[in-house]
Amino acid sequence: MAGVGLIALAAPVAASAATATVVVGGGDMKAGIMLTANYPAVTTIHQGDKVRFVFAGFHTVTFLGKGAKLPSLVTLLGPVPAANDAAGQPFWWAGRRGVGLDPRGLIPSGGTAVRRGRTVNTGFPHTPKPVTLSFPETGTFVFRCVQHPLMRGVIRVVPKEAAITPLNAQMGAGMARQRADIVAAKKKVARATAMLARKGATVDVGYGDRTFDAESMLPRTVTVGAGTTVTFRFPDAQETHTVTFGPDALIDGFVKAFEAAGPGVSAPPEVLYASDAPGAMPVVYTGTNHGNGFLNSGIAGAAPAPSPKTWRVTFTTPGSYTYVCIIHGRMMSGTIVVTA
Ligand SMILES: [Cu+2]
Repeated sequence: MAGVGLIALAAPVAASAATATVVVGGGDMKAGIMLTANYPAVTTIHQGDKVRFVFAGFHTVTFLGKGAKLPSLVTLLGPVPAANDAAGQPFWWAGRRGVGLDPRGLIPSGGTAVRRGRTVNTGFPHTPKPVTLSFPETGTFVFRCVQHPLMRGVIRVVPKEAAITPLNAQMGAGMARQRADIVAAKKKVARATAMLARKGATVDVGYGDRTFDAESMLPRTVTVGAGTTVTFRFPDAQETHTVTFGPDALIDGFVKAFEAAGPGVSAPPEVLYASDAPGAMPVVYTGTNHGNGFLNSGIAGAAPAPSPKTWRVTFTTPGSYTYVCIIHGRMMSGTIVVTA
C-alpha cells in the first residue's frame, strides 16, 4: 500500500488541466430566497485550469477589463405610445421613455479565456447552461453579475507548482457555505416579516442584503379596516419589483409580455409606469379603478426604476385583493384583506 502512495506522490503535479466548479447563486425557490453570492466565493486554481460556472438563478459571470464599467441589464428606449385604460381614459405616461434589456449586459462577449485587463461576460442566457472559462494567466480575477451589482466572486490563479487546497474540498466548503447562507436568509426574512406584521399596514416588496434577495411580499397577507392606507416599500438594493392589482387575465398577460421582452423591446408601459400620475399619493383603491380594478405601483426598487421606493394606497372597499409583482410573476404575490 505504501508503494501506491509513493507512486501517486511521484506523479507530476498538475499534469493535465483541472476543472473547478463554481455555483453562481442558488437559494430556496419555494421560500423565494435567491442567493446573490458565488459558492465558493473564492476559488484557487492552477494556471491553465478551467472553471465551470453553474448558474442557479438569473445571474451573469462578468470579468471587467481595465476601466470597464459593469454593463447594465436595462436601458432606456424611445417614447412609449399613448394608451387608454379599460374605462377609456388615457394613461398619464404617453411619451415617457420605454425601458428594455441592454444587449451589452445580456449577450455573451469576450470569448472564454479570462486574461488580465480584458472583459469576459457570459451574458444572461434564457436557459442558463453552465459556462466553462479558462484561465491561462496567473493573477486574481474578480467577477461580477450584471443583474446583481453587489454580487462578487474571485478566481485566484497561481503558478502550476504552487500547493492549493484540492478542488473538491474547495467545492465542499462552498456548498456548506451556501446551505448556511440559505438558513441565515430565511431567519432574516422571518424576523423582518414578524416586525412588519407588528407594525401593521406596511408591506416590504422584496427584501434582501448583499447576500440574498427575498422575492416575496413581507408579510404575504395584510388585513386592514376600510379606509386604511397601506404603505408599500421597495427596500431591495439589487432588484426591482411592482405591486400590481387587477383581474387575473390582465396580470397574466403582463407577466407573459414582460418575459417576452428582449433587447430593444420595452416592458409594457402599463407595467413600467404607475397607473396613476405621480403626486397622487396616497392612491385610493376601490377595487374597480381604471374600469377593471387595475392599479400599479410601476417598477420600483434598484436604479433606474422609474417609480419611488414608497407607494401608499388607501383601501376603501371591503374585500380581498391579490396583487402580483409582474417582474417575478405569481410566485411573488400578496393579498390585502379589507374588512368593514
Ligand atoms: Cu419582484
